[in-house]
Amino acid sequence: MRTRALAPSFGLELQDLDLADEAALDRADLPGLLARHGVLLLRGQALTPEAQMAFARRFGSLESHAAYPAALRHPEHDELLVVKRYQVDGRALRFGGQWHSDLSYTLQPSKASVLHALAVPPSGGDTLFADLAAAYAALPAETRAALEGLWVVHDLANGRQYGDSPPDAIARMRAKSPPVEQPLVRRHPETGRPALFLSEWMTREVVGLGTEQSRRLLEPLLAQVEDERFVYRHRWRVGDTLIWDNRSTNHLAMGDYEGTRVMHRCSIAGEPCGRPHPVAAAAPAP
Ligand SMILES: O=C(O)CCC(=O)C(=O)O
Repeated sequence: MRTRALAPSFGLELQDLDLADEAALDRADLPGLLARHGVLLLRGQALTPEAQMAFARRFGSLESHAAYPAALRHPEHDELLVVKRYQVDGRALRFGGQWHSDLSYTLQPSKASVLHALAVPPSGGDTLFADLAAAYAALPAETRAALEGLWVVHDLANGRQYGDSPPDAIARMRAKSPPVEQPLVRRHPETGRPALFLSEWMTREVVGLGTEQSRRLLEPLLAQVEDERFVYRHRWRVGDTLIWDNRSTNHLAMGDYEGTRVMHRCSIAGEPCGRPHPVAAAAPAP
Protein backbone atom coordinates (compact mmCIF):
# COMPACT_ATOMS: atom_id res chain seq x y z
CA MET A 1 0.00 0.00 0.00
CA ARG A 2 1.39 3.43 -0.92
CA THR A 3 1.24 5.92 1.92
CA ARG A 4 2.13 9.56 2.58
CA ALA A 5 2.68 11.25 5.92
CA LEU A 6 0.25 14.12 6.53
CA ALA A 7 2.32 15.91 9.19
CA PRO A 8 5.73 15.37 10.83
CA SER A 9 4.44 13.49 13.88
CA PHE A 10 1.11 11.96 12.78
CA GLY A 11 -1.45 11.37 10.07
CA LEU A 12 -1.21 9.00 7.11
CA GLU A 13 -2.76 9.10 3.66
CA LEU A 14 -3.54 5.65 2.27
CA GLN A 15 -3.05 6.43 -1.39
CA ASP A 16 -4.15 3.40 -3.34
CA LEU A 17 -6.75 1.86 -1.09
CA ASP A 18 -10.25 1.70 -2.54
CA LEU A 19 -12.98 1.53 0.08
CA ALA A 20 -15.04 -0.65 -2.28
CA ASP A 21 -12.28 -3.29 -2.30
CA GLU A 22 -13.22 -5.49 0.66
CA ALA A 23 -10.27 -7.86 0.19
CA ALA A 24 -7.77 -4.97 0.27
CA LEU A 25 -9.48 -3.57 3.38
CA ASP A 26 -9.23 -7.01 5.02
CA ARG A 27 -5.50 -7.08 4.30
CA ALA A 28 -4.79 -3.58 5.64
CA ASP A 29 -4.65 -3.43 9.44
CA LEU A 30 -6.81 -0.31 9.57
CA PRO A 31 -7.41 -0.21 13.37
CA GLY A 32 -3.66 -0.69 13.91
CA LEU A 33 -2.79 2.05 11.41
CA LEU A 34 -5.26 4.40 13.07
CA ALA A 35 -3.89 3.72 16.56
CA ARG A 36 -0.32 4.37 15.37
CA HIS A 37 -0.98 7.39 13.13
CA GLY A 38 -3.97 9.13 14.76
CA VAL A 39 -5.52 10.31 11.47
CA LEU A 40 -6.05 8.36 8.24
CA LEU A 41 -7.00 9.95 4.91
CA LEU A 42 -8.42 8.34 1.79
CA ARG A 43 -9.12 10.56 -1.19
CA GLY A 44 -11.55 10.08 -4.07
CA GLN A 45 -14.00 7.70 -2.41
CA ALA A 46 -17.66 7.49 -3.44
CA LEU A 47 -19.42 6.24 -0.33
CA THR A 48 -23.13 5.64 0.13
CA PRO A 49 -24.30 6.01 3.74
CA GLU A 50 -24.45 2.22 4.01
CA ALA A 51 -20.89 1.82 2.65
CA GLN A 52 -19.57 4.48 5.04
CA MET A 53 -21.19 2.77 8.02
CA ALA A 54 -19.91 -0.66 6.93
CA PHE A 55 -16.40 0.80 6.61
CA ALA A 56 -16.62 2.51 10.02
CA ARG A 57 -17.67 -0.80 11.63
CA ARG A 58 -14.20 -2.12 10.80
CA PHE A 59 -13.03 0.01 13.75
CA GLY A 60 -15.75 -1.06 16.21
CA SER A 61 -19.45 -0.58 16.91
CA LEU A 62 -21.14 2.60 15.79
CA GLU A 63 -22.60 5.15 18.19
CA SER A 64 -26.28 5.97 17.78
CA HIS A 65 -27.20 9.64 17.48
CA ALA A 66 -30.89 9.01 18.15
CA ALA A 67 -30.83 11.63 20.94
CA TYR A 68 -29.69 14.38 18.53
CA PRO A 69 -32.28 16.67 16.90
CA ALA A 70 -33.79 14.90 13.88
CA ALA A 71 -32.63 17.73 11.60
CA LEU A 72 -28.99 16.77 12.25
CA ARG A 73 -29.43 13.06 11.55
CA HIS A 74 -29.59 11.19 8.30
CA PRO A 75 -33.29 10.41 7.71
CA GLU A 76 -32.70 6.64 7.51
CA HIS A 77 -29.74 6.04 9.83
CA ASP A 78 -29.43 7.19 13.45
CA GLU A 79 -25.72 6.36 13.24
CA LEU A 80 -25.11 8.99 10.57
CA LEU A 81 -24.99 12.75 11.17
CA VAL A 82 -25.22 15.22 8.33
CA VAL A 83 -22.59 17.87 9.09
CA LYS A 84 -23.45 21.26 7.62
CA ARG A 85 -24.60 24.69 8.81
CA TYR A 86 -27.94 24.57 10.61
CA GLN A 87 -30.33 26.99 12.20
CA VAL A 88 -31.64 25.50 15.46
CA ASP A 89 -34.09 27.61 17.52
CA GLY A 90 -33.10 30.63 15.45
CA ARG A 91 -29.36 30.20 16.23
CA ALA A 92 -26.67 29.19 13.79
CA LEU A 93 -25.33 25.83 14.92
CA ARG A 94 -21.84 24.89 13.87
CA PHE A 95 -20.36 21.44 14.32
CA GLY A 96 -17.01 21.39 16.05
CA GLY A 97 -16.23 25.12 16.04
CA GLN A 98 -13.86 24.82 19.01
CA TRP A 99 -11.05 22.34 19.65
CA HIS A 100 -12.40 19.09 21.08
CA SER A 101 -12.24 15.31 21.15
CA ASP A 102 -15.61 13.67 20.45
CA LEU A 103 -17.69 12.83 23.55
CA SER A 104 -14.81 13.57 25.96
CA TYR A 105 -17.51 15.09 28.23
CA THR A 106 -18.97 11.60 28.78
CA LEU A 107 -17.75 8.48 30.53
CA GLN A 108 -17.47 6.70 27.19
CA PRO A 109 -15.64 9.06 24.83
CA SER A 110 -15.72 8.13 21.14
CA LYS A 111 -12.94 5.86 19.94
CA ALA A 112 -12.85 7.24 16.42
CA SER A 113 -14.89 9.25 13.92
CA VAL A 114 -15.29 8.92 10.16
CA LEU A 115 -16.07 12.02 8.09
CA HIS A 116 -16.86 11.79 4.38
CA ALA A 117 -17.00 14.93 2.22
CA LEU A 118 -20.00 15.27 -0.12
CA ALA A 119 -19.75 18.99 -0.91
CA VAL A 120 -16.94 21.40 -0.08
CA PRO A 121 -16.70 25.19 -0.44
CA PRO A 122 -14.24 26.72 -2.92
CA SER A 123 -12.09 27.95 -0.03
CA GLY A 124 -12.10 27.70 3.76
CA GLY A 125 -13.91 25.11 5.89
CA ASP A 126 -10.72 23.18 6.65
CA THR A 127 -10.49 20.81 9.61
CA LEU A 128 -7.49 21.03 11.95
CA PHE A 129 -6.17 18.03 13.88
CA ALA A 130 -3.80 18.14 16.85
CA ASP A 131 -1.47 15.32 17.89
CA LEU A 132 -2.01 15.12 21.66
CA ALA A 133 0.64 12.44 22.16
CA ALA A 134 3.37 14.46 20.41
CA ALA A 135 2.30 17.55 22.37
CA TYR A 136 2.71 15.59 25.61
CA ALA A 137 6.05 14.05 24.59
CA ALA A 138 7.48 17.51 23.80
CA LEU A 139 6.86 18.81 27.33
CA PRO A 140 9.85 19.05 29.70
CA ALA A 141 10.28 15.92 31.82
CA GLU A 142 9.50 17.78 35.05
CA THR A 143 6.23 19.12 33.61
CA ARG A 144 5.23 15.62 32.49
CA ALA A 145 5.98 14.31 35.99
CA ALA A 146 3.92 17.11 37.59
CA LEU A 147 0.87 16.26 35.44
CA GLU A 148 0.85 12.56 36.33
CA GLY A 149 -2.26 11.62 38.32
CA LEU A 150 -4.14 14.91 37.72
CA TRP A 151 -7.80 14.88 36.69
CA VAL A 152 -9.64 17.59 34.77
CA VAL A 153 -13.33 18.43 34.42
CA HIS A 154 -14.75 18.05 30.89
CA ASP A 155 -18.00 19.95 30.47
CA LEU A 156 -19.98 20.34 27.24
CA ALA A 157 -21.41 23.62 28.55
CA ASN A 158 -17.87 25.06 28.69
CA GLY A 159 -18.15 25.78 24.95
CA ARG A 160 -17.97 29.36 23.70
CA GLN A 161 -21.25 28.92 21.84
CA TYR A 162 -23.08 28.58 25.17
CA GLY A 163 -21.51 31.76 26.61
CA ASP A 164 -24.68 33.82 26.23
CA SER A 165 -27.14 31.03 27.12
CA PRO A 166 -29.42 31.76 30.08
CA PRO A 167 -28.49 29.90 33.31
CA ASP A 168 -31.55 27.63 33.16
CA ALA A 169 -30.58 26.47 29.64
CA ILE A 170 -27.07 25.65 30.91
CA ALA A 171 -28.55 23.83 33.92
CA ARG A 172 -30.76 21.75 31.60
CA MET A 173 -27.77 20.93 29.42
CA ARG A 174 -25.70 19.89 32.46
CA ALA A 175 -28.59 17.73 33.73
CA LYS A 176 -28.65 15.96 30.36
CA SER A 177 -24.86 15.78 29.97
CA PRO A 178 -23.33 16.07 33.44
CA PRO A 179 -19.66 17.13 33.46
CA VAL A 180 -17.18 14.29 34.03
CA GLU A 181 -13.60 14.01 35.24
CA GLN A 182 -10.97 12.72 32.81
CA PRO A 183 -7.31 11.87 33.40
CA LEU A 184 -5.24 14.82 32.15
CA VAL A 185 -2.71 12.33 30.80
CA ARG A 186 -4.53 9.52 29.02
CA ARG A 187 -2.74 6.39 27.89
CA HIS A 188 -3.84 5.03 24.55
CA PRO A 189 -5.36 1.59 25.18
CA GLU A 190 -3.70 0.06 22.11
CA THR A 191 -0.30 1.78 21.82
CA GLY A 192 0.18 2.68 25.50
CA ARG A 193 1.34 6.19 24.42
CA PRO A 194 0.43 8.96 26.87
CA ALA A 195 -1.41 12.00 25.49
CA LEU A 196 -2.69 15.31 26.88
CA PHE A 197 -6.42 14.69 27.11
CA LEU A 198 -7.79 18.21 27.30
CA SER A 199 -9.39 20.72 24.93
CA GLU A 200 -10.37 24.36 24.67
CA TRP A 201 -14.05 23.47 24.37
CA MET A 202 -14.49 20.86 27.08
CA THR A 203 -11.87 21.33 29.78
CA ARG A 204 -12.99 23.64 32.55
CA GLU A 205 -10.76 23.09 35.57
CA VAL A 206 -8.32 20.81 37.33
CA VAL A 207 -9.93 18.67 40.01
CA GLY A 208 -8.90 19.93 43.46
CA LEU A 209 -7.55 23.29 42.24
CA GLY A 210 -9.32 26.66 42.41
CA THR A 211 -10.28 28.63 39.31
CA GLU A 212 -7.12 30.75 39.22
CA GLN A 213 -4.70 27.86 39.85
CA SER A 214 -6.54 25.76 37.26
CA ARG A 215 -6.26 28.55 34.72
CA ARG A 216 -2.52 28.88 35.34
CA LEU A 217 -1.98 25.16 34.84
CA LEU A 218 -4.34 24.69 31.88
CA GLU A 219 -3.50 27.77 29.77
CA PRO A 220 0.02 26.66 28.73
CA LEU A 221 -1.20 23.09 28.15
CA LEU A 222 -4.01 24.30 25.89
CA ALA A 223 -1.46 26.42 24.01
CA GLN A 224 0.74 23.32 23.73
CA VAL A 225 -2.00 21.15 22.15
CA GLU A 226 -2.88 23.94 19.70
CA ASP A 227 0.75 24.66 18.76
CA GLU A 228 1.29 24.43 15.01
CA ARG A 229 4.15 21.95 15.52
CA PHE A 230 1.51 19.37 16.42
CA VAL A 231 -1.30 20.41 14.04
CA TYR A 232 -2.30 19.02 10.65
CA ARG A 233 -4.67 21.19 8.59
CA HIS A 234 -6.87 19.29 6.20
CA ARG A 235 -8.04 21.05 3.05
CA TRP A 236 -11.07 19.07 1.90
CA ARG A 237 -11.88 17.70 -1.54
CA VAL A 238 -15.15 16.00 -2.46
CA GLY A 239 -14.76 12.26 -1.84
CA ASP A 240 -12.25 12.63 1.01
CA THR A 241 -12.77 10.22 3.88
CA LEU A 242 -10.97 11.03 7.11
CA ILE A 243 -10.80 8.82 10.17
CA TRP A 244 -9.42 10.19 13.42
CA ASP A 245 -8.61 8.60 16.75
CA ASN A 246 -10.26 10.65 19.51
CA ARG A 247 -7.96 9.15 22.16
CA SER A 248 -4.85 10.80 20.76
CA THR A 249 -6.11 13.75 18.70
CA ASN A 250 -8.27 16.87 19.00
CA HIS A 251 -9.95 18.54 16.05
CA LEU A 252 -11.44 21.88 15.05
CA ALA A 253 -13.74 22.69 12.13
CA MET A 254 -13.11 26.12 10.61
CA GLY A 255 -16.20 28.20 9.90
CA ASP A 256 -14.42 30.58 7.49
CA TYR A 257 -16.26 29.68 4.30
CA GLU A 258 -19.09 30.69 2.08
CA GLY A 259 -21.10 28.25 0.04
CA THR A 260 -21.99 24.65 0.70
CA ARG A 261 -20.11 22.23 2.91
CA VAL A 262 -21.81 18.88 3.56
CA MET A 263 -20.28 15.83 5.21
CA HIS A 264 -21.57 12.51 6.47
CA ARG A 265 -20.19 11.54 9.83
CA CYS A 266 -20.33 8.45 11.99
CA SER A 267 -18.42 7.61 15.13
CA ILE A 268 -17.22 4.48 16.87
CA ALA A 269 -17.87 3.73 20.52
CA GLY A 270 -14.81 3.86 22.75
CA GLU A 271 -13.89 2.15 26.00
CA PRO A 272 -15.09 3.63 29.31
CA CYS A 273 -12.80 6.44 30.48
CA GLY A 274 -13.08 8.92 33.34
CA ARG A 275 -15.29 9.11 36.41
CA PRO A 276 -18.37 11.12 37.40
CA HIS A 277 -17.79 14.66 38.66
CA PRO A 278 -19.16 14.65 42.24
CA VAL A 279 -20.46 18.24 42.04
CA ALA A 280 -22.38 17.32 38.90
CA ALA A 281 -23.65 14.12 40.46
CA ALA A 282 -24.98 16.06 43.46
CA ALA A 283 -26.66 18.82 41.40
CA PRO A 284 -30.45 18.65 41.47
CA ALA A 285 -32.11 18.20 38.09
CA PRO A 286 -33.97 21.39 37.16
O1 LIG B 1 -16.88 19.45 10.14
C1 LIG B 1 -15.79 19.10 10.51
O2 LIG B 1 -14.77 19.28 9.87
C2 LIG B 1 -15.63 18.37 11.83
C3 LIG B 1 -16.86 18.39 12.62
C4 LIG B 1 -16.65 17.86 14.00
O3 LIG B 1 -16.10 18.52 14.84
C5 LIG B 1 -17.05 16.50 14.31
O4 LIG B 1 -17.55 15.82 13.41
O5 LIG B 1 -16.85 16.08 15.46
